Amino acid sequence: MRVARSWLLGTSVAAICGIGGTAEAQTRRFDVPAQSASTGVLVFAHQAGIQILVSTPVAAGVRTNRVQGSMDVTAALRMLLAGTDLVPVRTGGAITLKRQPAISHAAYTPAADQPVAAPAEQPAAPPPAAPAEAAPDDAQDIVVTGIRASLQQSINVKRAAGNIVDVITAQDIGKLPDQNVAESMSRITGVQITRREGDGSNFTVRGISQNRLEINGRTFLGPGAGGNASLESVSPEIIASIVVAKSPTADMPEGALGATVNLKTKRPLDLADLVVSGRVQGAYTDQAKHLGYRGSALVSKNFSDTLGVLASAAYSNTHTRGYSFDTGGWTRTNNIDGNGDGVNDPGLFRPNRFMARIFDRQEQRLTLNSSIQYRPADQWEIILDGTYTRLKRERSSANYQILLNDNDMGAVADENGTVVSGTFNNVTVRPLVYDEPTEFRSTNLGFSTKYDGDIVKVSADASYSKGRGTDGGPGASFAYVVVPRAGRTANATIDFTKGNPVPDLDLTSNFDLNDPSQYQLASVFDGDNITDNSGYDGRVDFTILTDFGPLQSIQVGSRYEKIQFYSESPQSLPTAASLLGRGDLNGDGIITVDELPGLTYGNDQGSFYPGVDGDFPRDILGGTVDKTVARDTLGLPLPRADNIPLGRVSIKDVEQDTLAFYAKGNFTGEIAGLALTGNAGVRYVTLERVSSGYLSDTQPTQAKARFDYWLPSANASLDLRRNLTFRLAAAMVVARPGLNDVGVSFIPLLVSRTGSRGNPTLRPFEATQYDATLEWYFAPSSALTAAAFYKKVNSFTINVTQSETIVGLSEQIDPSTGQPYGQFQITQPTNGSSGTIKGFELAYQQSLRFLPAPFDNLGVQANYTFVDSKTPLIDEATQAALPLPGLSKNSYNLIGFYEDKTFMLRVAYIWRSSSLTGQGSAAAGGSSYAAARGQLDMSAQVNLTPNVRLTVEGINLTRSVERAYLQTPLRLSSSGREDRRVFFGVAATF
Ligand SMILES: [Ca+2]
Ligand SMILES: [Ca+2]
Repeated sequence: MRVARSWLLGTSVAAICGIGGTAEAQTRRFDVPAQSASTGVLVFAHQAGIQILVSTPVAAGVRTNRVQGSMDVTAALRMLLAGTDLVPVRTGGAITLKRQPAISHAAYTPAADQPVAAPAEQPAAPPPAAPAEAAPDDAQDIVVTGIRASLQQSINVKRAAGNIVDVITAQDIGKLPDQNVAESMSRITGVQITRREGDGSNFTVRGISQNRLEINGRTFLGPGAGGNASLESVSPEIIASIVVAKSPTADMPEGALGATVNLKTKRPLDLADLVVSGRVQGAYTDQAKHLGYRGSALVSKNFSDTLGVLASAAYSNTHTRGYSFDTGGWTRTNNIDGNGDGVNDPGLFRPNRFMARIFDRQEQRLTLNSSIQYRPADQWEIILDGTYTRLKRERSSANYQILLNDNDMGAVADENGTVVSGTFNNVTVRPLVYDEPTEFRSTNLGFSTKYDGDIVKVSADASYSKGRGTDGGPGASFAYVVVPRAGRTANATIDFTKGNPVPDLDLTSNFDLNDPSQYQLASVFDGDNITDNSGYDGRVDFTILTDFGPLQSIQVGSRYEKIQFYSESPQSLPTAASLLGRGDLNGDGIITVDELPGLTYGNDQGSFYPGVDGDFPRDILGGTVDKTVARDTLGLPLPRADNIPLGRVSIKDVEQDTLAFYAKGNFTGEIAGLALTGNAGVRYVTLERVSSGYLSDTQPTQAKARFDYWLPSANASLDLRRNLTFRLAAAMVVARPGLNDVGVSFIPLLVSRTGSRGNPTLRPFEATQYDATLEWYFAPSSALTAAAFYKKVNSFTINVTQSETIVGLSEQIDPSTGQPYGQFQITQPTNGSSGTIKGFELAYQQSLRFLPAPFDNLGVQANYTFVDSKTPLIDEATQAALPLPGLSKNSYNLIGFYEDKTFMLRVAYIWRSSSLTGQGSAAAGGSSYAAARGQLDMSAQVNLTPNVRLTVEGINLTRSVERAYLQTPLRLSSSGREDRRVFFGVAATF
């Protein structure tokens, strides 16, 4: 019964806790140094891929043997325990180590136990007997399945690692309600994610965005800006574990200031001989009021123990709706009277606009993954991996804008100079509709091979990646920019004082604002963001085993990587006047809305921001537009760098070559009778970068940069007590700036008169970091850990914003105002001076097995991170020091679960405090912040049969609002709310 249950837990967990004889008969490669039993057993269990339980008193004072080479798990276990008085005993679905003779311990009832291997004195013992079919209930205390097995597995990996890591494993990933791999990552201590349109899309570790993302230890290159992977398109179902390494070792590829995050995909020989699993779910989104679906399937087959083939696919088709409000920034002005004394007051801030947006999206995501694993000989392994992801998002949005001005009557300014209410006369009303699709595709191929000789181990790895995208949104693609026809005027009374996600707005006008025939074309906005990235890397690593005092082994290796990143962000803005020939059908000198091809107005989008308090227009004019029809009919050029004026200056074409060598020693020893393990090494990195682009449409340019670094690192781990480990780590690290920042490019945003410029001379971040952790594993599946970190950053990248006149652009007339564009606020990354990042993390997880039934099925996971930073960033408006952008000082995760034989419930809450998102100029309202936000997610599962279960998952259950502001919370810059998403269906594993 219990054995069957361990199989039903799923594909990924079969190897973790499915001790059905198969796992023990498998040949594995072992490299377990002699050490204290409390860590030796964990290292061994990790390498064996099985679950072994050993209680604290049993492990006390015992040292386990060195296990070296390829052999079956049973033989290896025998070697590990030879000469000790520890005996492996099978209890239900797990192996427990006991003293010989068995220690009497309430939780370790020996009655039902069967020895799985003879004591070390009898090496000729027969292989393990078949597992007990039914163990008595009192043995259940030590049979770890489901979430608990997963927590224990994560603990095992963390304890066995030579550096400071945090881990989440497949069973956990599968039981969390996550839509994509970024959301799974967010459950790990210190990892925070940013969301885009309701999906986790990017991440920081300990508040730091300069991290390295790997898939199976290789650079995870994708279609995003700078070559980033599109995490929102990667299904968690292909992942076996996520390992977040917070302190580096010399053999790890450089490039992380925060952490290296490795997504390990599932591999067949880690699973049972034949696994077939699948899932079908309905996907309900409550703002879109749409029922979509998602499904996944995995087949893994092993042919003997030498060849395994795995293939999986995940597909989803959903509709989502998002609401957002946006002021488009704030403007400092001297032309408004903010206290009613009839005299204008200098330095007040007024909102640029009131913009209401309703996004409707139809999304299809596909993730394909395959792996072939071949062991032609005991010591030799070959693996081929392939992953393909595609995200297609058809997005149309109603974008209702009221452009504000300095013509503000009855304005009230608060003590910060923020105009919090007033009546703006002669505002421009623009009911726009956008057609803005996004598509990301990426392919990652990998080959690796290992030969584990008795003295020398060799591994080689090569990979190729390609990612392409067209990202037209939000707001980056096609719209007809319409304005009221002559003689139509409107006034807007706006009030931010209630602190709602949308300010109160009262519009008065001499025309029907929701009548499309009252508007005419001012210009067309047609833009896109196109990426075409590719790269390959290769590495070779040698491990030489030694018996030279405490030095256990020496590792040396080399790695080469080439990345090519290309992006262009063309924007075409033809004016109405230039389109009269094709667009003015009746020859009256203007292009009215009914003359615009591909455009349909209507109120199909429904009410704006239902359920949010506030007195603002709910019934906004929306519609749809088809940009293909528009371009064809009006003869508009496709927005590509080569097709349109100023197109080429947006090109970022960066080629980056990195070559690295390293040497590292691994040691074990004792200090004052305490077991000490560790490693120390150095990595040499040389990086060459060529940034190509254009200064004007006809003037190509190129800039080269080269950097060399020596990066020493050391990790040490000391077992203070049997279940108490202290670790110290120190390293010099570099984090390359995002390739998106180092292109020769200039990208203007005409609407906001802002823009960005790349910097091809930007240097990597360099930092020296120190880490310490104290890890207490006080019970099975339970841990209490504390970590402290300090990073001295020698060269921050800072964004500098300055006012510029852009020749060829500033003098052009903005069709929405009739005035020249004038000055632009241009932001450029530059090398800054030094600073520090420091903080601590606390993590606690426990299975509440000591409680009376049924509460003993409860468990809790909680973690908290505090981060503080000192940077050279100065707020231009207040002259105060600013923290690192993206860093939330406080963040936490709280997960509670209940799991018994038939039912599982998991509730997860994530919260982070406010964070600086960008350094802004005082003239534009000051620096930008994201407000604190929490999100509640849950998942539940009912096991109908050992193979089939019902599943329900809910995301964003409280439908929490995301808010951003400038300088002070009342200077609201945006707010947004996404769907509550519910998935329900059936899953089966055979
Ligand atoms: Ca005044
Ligand atoms: Ca006309």
